[in-house]
Amino acid sequence: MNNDTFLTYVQQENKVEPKDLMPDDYRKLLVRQISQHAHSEIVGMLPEANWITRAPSLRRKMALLAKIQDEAGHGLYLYAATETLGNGEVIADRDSTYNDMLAGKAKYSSIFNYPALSWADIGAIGWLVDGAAIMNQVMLMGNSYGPYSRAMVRICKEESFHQRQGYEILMTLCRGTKEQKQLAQDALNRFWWPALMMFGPNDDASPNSQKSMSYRIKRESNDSLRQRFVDVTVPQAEFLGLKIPDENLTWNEETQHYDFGELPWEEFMEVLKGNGPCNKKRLETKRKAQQENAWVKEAAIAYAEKIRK
Ligand code: BYC
Repeated sequence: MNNDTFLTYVQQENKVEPKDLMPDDYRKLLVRQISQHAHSEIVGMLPEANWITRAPSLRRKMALLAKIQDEAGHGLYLYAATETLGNGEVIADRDSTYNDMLAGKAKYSSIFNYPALSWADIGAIGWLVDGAAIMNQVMLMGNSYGPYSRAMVRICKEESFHQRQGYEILMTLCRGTKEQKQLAQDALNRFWWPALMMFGPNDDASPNSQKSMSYRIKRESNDSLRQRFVDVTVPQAEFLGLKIPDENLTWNEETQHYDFGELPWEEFMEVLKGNGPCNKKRLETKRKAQQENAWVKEAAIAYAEKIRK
């Protein structure tokens, strides 16, 4: 298909489906983004799983377990959506994309290379990390690739529950003792900047954005989503009585947006290079799980073959 015809097709808000003709670079951009998104969901389960046995009540434990299970489900839809893009030349099957992540060749969100040090961090992850994820993903519901956009509809509904459970954890801590409120403030201090980094580099340093936006894979730029996230999150922090750790944060009457400080981009680049606080640990955990649980996959394949005969 002629590239201009394809661009017109997607820019008129038509959906592309798995067997449709599509340009190679469109297919590759999608495999990259959807598989990275799937890896983020699967690696994102780890910091939270660390707190299942230490959740402060049965109710909190159940909600956390349900959230983590949702994330496994999101990974599943997204790996399945990625697989629909394989065409012999572009490899998109689950084992290959997953092994690329284990080998450090494919990225997952930088945020999951930070540890969850206290119970308040579980609240901050829900509020800020899922909050940032929703901000980004609501626009992805309108992306041009049918299987990805449909997966995003369900994922967004679940993410909004995740965001609320996180905020509710922090609200409880903030209404508790001085020490509990301090735990919440410490969690905000540690997660604020990493959450803003989830939106990716500034627009002028984002090599994929332009093409991705013209193909209607991304619908809004990294900076505009980050700005919207700051604008909705600052009043939520004020409601909790917490202080955002940014001395440059001020309301700008003229733009009707918050101005905020420069992100720690050097730290972002280090995390992307594999040098964040938990990069090595996260990949080791996933590699170990793959080895130790290989028998489950072998048994499932053997059973599927047995019932096919
Ligand atoms: N972390 O050209 P750019 C969740 C990379 S999980 C790591 O702007 P793009 C949850 C980028 O990949 C939700 N890498 O890229 C789960 C590119 O590298 P490559 C995760 C990042 O793709 C469990 C390079 O930097 N959400 O909700 O146009 C518990 C240049 O960037 C990051 C998604 O994955 C980063 N933060 O835009 C709780 C959403 N940022 O590939 C919650 C889907 C950038 O060229 N993804 N890079 O080597 C996207 O929307 C886009 O991929 C991004 C980046 C906005 C993240």
